[in-house]
Amino acid sequence: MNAPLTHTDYKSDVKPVWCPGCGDFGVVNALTKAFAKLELAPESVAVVSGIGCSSRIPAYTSCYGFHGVHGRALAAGTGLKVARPDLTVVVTGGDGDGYSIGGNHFLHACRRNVDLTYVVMDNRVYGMTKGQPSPTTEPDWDSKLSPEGTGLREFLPMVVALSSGANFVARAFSGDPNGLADVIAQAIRHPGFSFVEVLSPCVTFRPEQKDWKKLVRHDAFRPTGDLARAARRMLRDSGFDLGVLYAGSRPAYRPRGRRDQLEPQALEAGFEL
Ligand SMILES: Cc1ncc(C[n+]2csc(CCOP(=O)(O)OP(=O)(O)O)c2C)c(N)n1
Ligand code: SF4
Repeated sequence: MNAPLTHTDYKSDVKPVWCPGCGDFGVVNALTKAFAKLELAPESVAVVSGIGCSSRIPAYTSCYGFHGVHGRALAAGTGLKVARPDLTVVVTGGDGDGYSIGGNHFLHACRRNVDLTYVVMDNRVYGMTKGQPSPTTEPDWDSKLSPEGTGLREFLPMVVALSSGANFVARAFSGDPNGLADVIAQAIRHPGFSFVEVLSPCVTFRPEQKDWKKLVRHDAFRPTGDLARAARRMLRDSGFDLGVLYAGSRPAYRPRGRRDQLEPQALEAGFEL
């Protein structure tokens, strides 16, 4: 019998180019730990992303990967899962990728409830393009590119996910890779669209986020399947409350139509001119 895979078996030999101390190192550790915990064969997993520092993650795993275009990771991941329901699909990215240019896809991925997991590394900034504010940036964050802050209220991803139909909603912290691995494993196991918000500091453009480790509140959420209760709980969210907020029972989307009509060859034939 082969020895069970460990998390390092899910890592590629590509060395991350992230800045030293970037929170995303903890996320790749957690993601690979979750795969090992669930004993998934690397070839049965696809990690799909858009563009951003965080979106580089697929290259750092030994699973199938797709590093696509900015803001379109959920569209690619959804198509993949519908065409290949046998794969475990994990979509990864940042707050800019997922909530600005990709915001509409986020809403409809929650609504469609396709069985995939979406892990967003939220650092409340566009890291890759050198520090512009994102939808989750605090209105008073003063920087060279946003003197005196944008004055715009933050987008609340977990509230949007709940109200748009996501079947599993959680928050975790990159500085706690074991806790994060546990949440990601639960998210993958849970049927339907699972959303995990990961607080993942950008130490270069938001060095003050190094203090997040003092602000996070572990196990602050108690998982519930009651949507109204989860929504009420969000009214007293500190932004640093961690844990599984909601685990619902809405059936995951199943494509209608005959399986043979959904084969890639059949779909391609439909586009022939
Ligand atoms: C269509 C398009 N628009 C804009 C960009 C420039 N761009 C690249 S990454 C990025 C934002 C990345 O921010 P985020 O998703 O939060 O990821 P982070 O780098 O912080 O991990 C932007 C605006 C692009 N690559 N493509
Ligand atoms: S710029 Fe920020 S998000 Fe990008 S690698 Fe560096 S620390 Fe990480």
